[in-house]
Amino acid sequence: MYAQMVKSTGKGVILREEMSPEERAFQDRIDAGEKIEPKDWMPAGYRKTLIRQIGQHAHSEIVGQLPEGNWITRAPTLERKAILLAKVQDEAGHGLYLYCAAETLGISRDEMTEMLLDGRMKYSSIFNYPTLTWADMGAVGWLVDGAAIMNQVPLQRTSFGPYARAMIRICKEESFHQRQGFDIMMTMARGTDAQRAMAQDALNRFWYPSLMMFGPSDKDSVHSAQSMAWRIKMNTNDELRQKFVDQTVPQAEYLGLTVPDDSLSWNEDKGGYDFAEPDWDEFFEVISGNGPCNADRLAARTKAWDDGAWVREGLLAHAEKKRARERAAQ
Ligand code: BYC
Repeated sequence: MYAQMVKSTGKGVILREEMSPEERAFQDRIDAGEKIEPKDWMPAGYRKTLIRQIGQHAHSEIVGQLPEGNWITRAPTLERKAILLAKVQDEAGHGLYLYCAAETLGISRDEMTEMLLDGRMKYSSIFNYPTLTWADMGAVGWLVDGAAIMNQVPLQRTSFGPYARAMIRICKEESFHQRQGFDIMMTMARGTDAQRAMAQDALNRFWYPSLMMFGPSDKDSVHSAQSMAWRIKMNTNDELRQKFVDQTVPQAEYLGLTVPDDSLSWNEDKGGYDFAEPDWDEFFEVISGNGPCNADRLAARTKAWDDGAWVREGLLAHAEKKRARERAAQ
């Protein structure tokens, strides 16, 4: 079904005069702030954009378990281990809500997984960076979940009902994740010189990759204009990146850590910080599959998919047997 959805969107917005009567009526519903539900009529491009974004989001939650899962067995205390374990399990739950939301649009989870594994679907760039020390668990929670919340709180008001509702629960859990990350950073920043140095090093390595999470700058964003017209996205990439920097810099100051950006300065006129852009060449390399951990992440997902084949086959065989029994009883 997904392969047959042809009307692509890119850069520009579909103009009202170009719309069919159904498309115009649909846009009126969006403009009036109505929620679109799975059985409602929707333009093929709207469906396609949602499948791309929700699917990518779901994959990000699942792949996002890997960098943190790496540290569960090496957490410094039993309490930290229990918290990290709960956080990683939450991410699995987020992935499941999101796959379910995407499935209401007519694509199966199996199809989405196959598209991830053969490179037709993406997952967030951030998870292609390694987690080298325990302080990275702090930086991931504080910065990565912090960036995720900045992006996802507005998505609670997105136009597609199942996506908006999934976001409400996800955002509650992400807030706890962000707090636990900040708590790790605080403990380390107030610890020994070596611990403070580890916290600073984690901030140095995760700062720019976190800024990249919001997507390319607005001038290079392909989908923003149409996605915002459809209220699939509520803000531009640059708007959210600016809000993230404005929120996070005072937190870094509170921790006594230094944001690795010499050009960072408060701009009174705009009421926000001026800051250095991430290296966009690096970003495009990472999302093209050439980041530090892309191969490892995909290998882990491929292995999980292959190892789970017998479970999927068993469930399908069971369902088929049940249907045959029901048919025989009729
Ligand atoms: N990484 O036109 P643009 C989490 C792609 S998980 C990879 O601006 P759009 C968490 C983009 O797909 C966080 N690719 O795109 C989990 C497009 O390529 P395609 C995940 C990216 O969609 C576990 C091209 O670049 N959150 O929080 O309008 C532990 C042009 O970009 C990225 C979500 O997914 C990227 N960072 O805007 C802890 C939120 N950025 O598809 C935490 C929902 C851009 O045409 N998603 N690309 O081949 C969104 O809000 C939007 O999809 C984005 C991008 C803002 C990410």
